[in-house]
Amino acid sequence: MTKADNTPLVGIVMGSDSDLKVMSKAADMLEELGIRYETRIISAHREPDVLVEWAGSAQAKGIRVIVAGAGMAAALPGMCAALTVLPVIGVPLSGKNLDGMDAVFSIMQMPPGIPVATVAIDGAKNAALLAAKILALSDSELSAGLKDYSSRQREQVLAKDAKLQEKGYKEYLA
Ligand code: RP5
Repeated sequence: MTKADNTPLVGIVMGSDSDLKVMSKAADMLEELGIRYETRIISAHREPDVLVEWAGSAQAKGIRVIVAGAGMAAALPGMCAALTVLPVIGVPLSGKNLDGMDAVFSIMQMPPGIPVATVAIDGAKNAALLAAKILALSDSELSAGLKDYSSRQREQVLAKDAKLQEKGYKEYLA
């Protein structure tokens, strides 16, 4: 990564501001890893012209991975993938009615030729980590940062297990 450059490398896009609370987890993760990003609210259904402009120009702007979150009919990730050759990671968001199963099927069931990598329902953090892993293929500093992140996770689980052994489950949960 060129530190002097302020160009976002990841484009986080979501269909509505009602998606922002979940999608902010992707931004948090990218910040933790020191990856530049931009966040946009663009609705594939309500303003397709804006999406065509944004996704169609993302690569030229320097964006290298798109993380797209949407709920319900969730056309956004698939439409991004149709509009750019950049890798697109889709985040199905749990809506009010079908617990996100509607968005999972919309995002996951892309036709052959237009792939979208789909993470878990509300899995914005993992979408950011997957974006980071894609970027790390050509960024050794970021690759080292991801290894550090994995080590920290390991230490956290080891500490939790040590606490459980020491306290027992009742005190652990108290
Ligand atoms: C989708 O419709 C959005 O991604 C959002 O998850 C859902 C509901 O949108 P709002 O009615 O809250 O704007 O396009």
